[in-house]
Amino acid sequence: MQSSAEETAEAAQSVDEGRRFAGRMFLPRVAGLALGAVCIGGGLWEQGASPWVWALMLLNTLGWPHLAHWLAMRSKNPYRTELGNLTLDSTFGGIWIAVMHFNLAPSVILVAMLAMDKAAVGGPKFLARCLFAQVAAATAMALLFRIEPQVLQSGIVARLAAAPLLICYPIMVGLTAYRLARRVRQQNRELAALSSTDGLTRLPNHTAWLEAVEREFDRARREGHPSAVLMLDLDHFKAINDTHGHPAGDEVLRGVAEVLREALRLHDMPGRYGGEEFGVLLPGSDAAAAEAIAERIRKKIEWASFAGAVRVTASIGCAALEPDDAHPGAWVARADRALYRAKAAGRNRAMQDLLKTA
Ligand code: GH3
Ligand code: MG
Ligand code: MG
Repeated sequence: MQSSAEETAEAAQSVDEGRRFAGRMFLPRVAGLALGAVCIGGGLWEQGASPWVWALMLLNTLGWPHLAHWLAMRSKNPYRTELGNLTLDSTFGGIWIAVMHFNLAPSVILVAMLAMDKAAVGGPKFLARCLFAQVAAATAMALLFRIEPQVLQSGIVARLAAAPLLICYPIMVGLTAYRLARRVRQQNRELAALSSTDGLTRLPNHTAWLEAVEREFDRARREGHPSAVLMLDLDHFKAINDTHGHPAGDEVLRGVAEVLREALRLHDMPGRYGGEEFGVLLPGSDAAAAEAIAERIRKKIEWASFAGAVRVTASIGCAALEPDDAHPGAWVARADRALYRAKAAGRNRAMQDLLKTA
């Protein structure tokens, strides 16, 4: 069950989204209907339409976009109102096709252009609904006013007047689709970055760090260069939370992440393994180099103060990649074993995996 506060928030969000949707439709409708006025004007010219028909057409094509926008913006459900407006666009199109006596060139182009934007905005079902409304409106008008179809009488005026709509409107719809696709690509990139970053420390998260270890495992094997991983766990961190509070604990975690970023070379990769545990991937480092880096990190953490004056130490396990490591998990597990040896030996120290020191 949703609480009424949640429902209200959701409704407010969908009203906002609906308004944005209606806002996006406004300029294309203004421009599309202005081009439509020229297109329909060609048909009316060839029919010798009366001034009041011209006046109605201009009212529809130049006035309706503003009324449609106003209706959507003040609606309780702007999205649904805007879909109704779009259906009305097609309905009006149907009416003008009948008024032009189904004059082939402008009629076909009106049908095509009105169908293209409906398909782009609402998909096949919405397109079918709008086409139905259009055919129904054209048929009703023809029957009501006994309009004789004169399909094959498109003269040069009607054909020329339809050209601007035919040329410009697809370009407008195409550019809108391009902008949308570009925004989706950008958002996908941002989502991918977010989903691989730890929110607290801004380091790569567990999954992203392990993926980097897997890639490095394959690369080091293929190219034969040395490589190492460190597993780092803060000592008695529970006591820090208990003494200084969890916000201070969070601050310490952020600070340690900063120490890691500063202490490492560009191609080294620290990550938050989970809780108060960090992993560090050291491409190109052999066992001795990894131990030296681990010792440097350990000292920097020991000497730093976090969240004011909170002091913390870290235990670190090092494992250089060995030919015996069957898979990346086995490599990380050796660093983990070394870490627990460092803990058992009294904490605040860096130790190699036993396999290596044996
Ligand atoms: P040891 O020296 O054996 O590692 O002791 P420890 O207290 O560090 O180890 P333990 O695993 O008992 O406690 C880890 C603590 O880390 C407990 C947990 O509340 C804390 N912790 C884990 N994630 C976070 C976090 O995101 N923020 C804060 N403030 N604390 C966290
Ligand atoms: Mg700990
Ligand atoms: Mg731990």
